Amino acid sequence: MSVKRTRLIALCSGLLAVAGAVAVMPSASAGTTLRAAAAEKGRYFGTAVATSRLSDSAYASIINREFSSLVAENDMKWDATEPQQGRFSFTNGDRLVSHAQANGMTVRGHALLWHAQQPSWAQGLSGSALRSAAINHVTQVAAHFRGKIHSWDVVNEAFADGGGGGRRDSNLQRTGNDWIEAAFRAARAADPGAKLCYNDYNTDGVNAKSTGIYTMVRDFKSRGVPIDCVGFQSHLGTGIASDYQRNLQRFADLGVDVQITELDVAQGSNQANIYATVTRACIAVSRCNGITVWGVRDSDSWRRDENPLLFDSNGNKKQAYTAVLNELNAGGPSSPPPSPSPSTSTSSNPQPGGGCTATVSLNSWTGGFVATVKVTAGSAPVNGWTVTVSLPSGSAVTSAWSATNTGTTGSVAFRNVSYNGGIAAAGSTEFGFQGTGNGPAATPVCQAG
Ligand code: 9MR
Repeated sequence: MSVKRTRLIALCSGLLAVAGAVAVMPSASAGTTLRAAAAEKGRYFGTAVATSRLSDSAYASIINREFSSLVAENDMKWDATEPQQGRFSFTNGDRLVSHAQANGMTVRGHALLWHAQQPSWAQGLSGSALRSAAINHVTQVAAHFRGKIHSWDVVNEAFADGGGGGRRDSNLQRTGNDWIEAAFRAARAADPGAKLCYNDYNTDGVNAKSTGIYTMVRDFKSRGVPIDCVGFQSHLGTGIASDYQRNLQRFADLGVDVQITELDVAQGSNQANIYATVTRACIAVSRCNGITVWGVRDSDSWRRDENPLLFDSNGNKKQAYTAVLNELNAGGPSSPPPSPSPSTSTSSNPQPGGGCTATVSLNSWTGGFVATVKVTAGSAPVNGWTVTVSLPSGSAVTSAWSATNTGTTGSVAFRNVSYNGGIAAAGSTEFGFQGTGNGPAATPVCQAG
């Protein structure tokens, strides 16, 4: 046997030894990064990011190579985005969004309302003052990032630990049990295109807490409260509930998407297996959109003593990384059936008027609706437009964005605002409005000029 051939065999058996540490050999067409392998399964693979660390090139190069979704670990929380009441700060959040867009990634928004990381001015409020400040926060932040967020954690960690399955006490909870649904409605009005999620931890199997959340989601769906997804944080120790996948599936069966939102797993002999189990569960549940790990390298983690991530502190791939990659690649490419977008009904076939047309997409619940209207220019550019919508009797417009309305009931005219009056030939723009009662049944009329 030649020296060359001996070397080749040694190299191959070395590779097999590495591969043998995990269950499945990648197939020939396998994705070689987390984002490529997840994409072949119709999923995203994301990470939490500290925006300030993006200037660390080792950090940024792992992110850009491996991940297709980013979430701000802290930079979009209430204390970061509204440090003083009514004064908003979006610099870091905007930077994260730009980085994602420049690298073909989507963004998870985290988190509009949470009992923790509130600015001190909010901690000092209660009752109706807190409720309206909280809803204003949801509206302003979701509106700022409108169109740029794949999924928002609208409410984070509102359920108590322990056996009761009830809500956690907090200043927000003390404003009334309906604070969660009020937040979801406000988020839908401000960004009708984002999936709206409820997000929590210790929900990694069928237990009292996850069942409390399940009951809330079922109630929201039955009453038309706009909820689209549930986030399972999955901060895991050295074991995992045997019914992890079954729990995801029971939520999916309610008609919401599910997402693994903050995955990290304590280092130990089981770490790679637990990562593999979570990945397998997400791939097995067709409404599981994707997985986000809560940081890049062990040294970036909020649990850094436990080395819970996929890359070691030097940025090397760990065994857990290979386990995840192999699970993503197992079984070859496939994609889940597309889940319905948040908007549930569309009326089209617009009536032309002047040089533009308009179509309306409606998201309705009992007693209210959000309408998103797309205004499209004809074969010539449009300089200014008015869209007239007929509301059924008993319905009324309560707010509008990217347009100003004349009237609130019956025939309501929406005029462009300064930045969206000009539309190129065959181009389009969008505006929206929220109302009580039922949305418009008839198609809107668009008048250019
Ligand atoms: O990882 C975040 C850490 O940097 C912050 O100091 C901490 C503050 O509460 O929040 C951590 O992220 C949390 C997330 O926002 C919600 N779920 C639990 C996460 C870990 O605590």
